[in-house]
Amino acid sequence: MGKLRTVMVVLALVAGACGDSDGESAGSGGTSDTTMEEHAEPEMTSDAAPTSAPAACAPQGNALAVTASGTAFDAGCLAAPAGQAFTIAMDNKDSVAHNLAILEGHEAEDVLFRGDILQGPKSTTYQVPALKAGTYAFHCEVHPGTMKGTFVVA
Ligand SMILES: [Cu+2]
Repeated sequence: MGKLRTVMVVLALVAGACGDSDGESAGSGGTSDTTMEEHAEPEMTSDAAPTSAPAACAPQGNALAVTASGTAFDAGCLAAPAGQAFTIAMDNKDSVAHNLAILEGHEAEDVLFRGDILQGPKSTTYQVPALKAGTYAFHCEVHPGTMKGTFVVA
């Protein structure tokens, strides 16, 4: 989770920097990068938490849901029970095509599950076959660089 957040912060910074560089001086960019990285570090070095799995990303039944809006998923992590088929209710609120694929990792060539691409706004429910316990990745194959997260099967 900490790593994911850092990635999203970096993406936000990159987006901000692009906008700024159009007309404004980009001189302050370097300074703010450093500041954001320092903010992210206390989370990573937290020694107070005895449990490793974040409670927010543990399986809670086999009916999952995710919303795509603004070319972003509303969840950075999804979780499903191991060894059981499950469903993902996918609500695409954008007038843009999105889907959801589950892979071993974001760079993996093979998908474990590929949801049909949804030209939004539209919603559907994906039927996903049982997966083995593990930590996987999910992303939208149309926007894999920005719409992505961790997929926990436990
Ligand atoms: Cu997408």
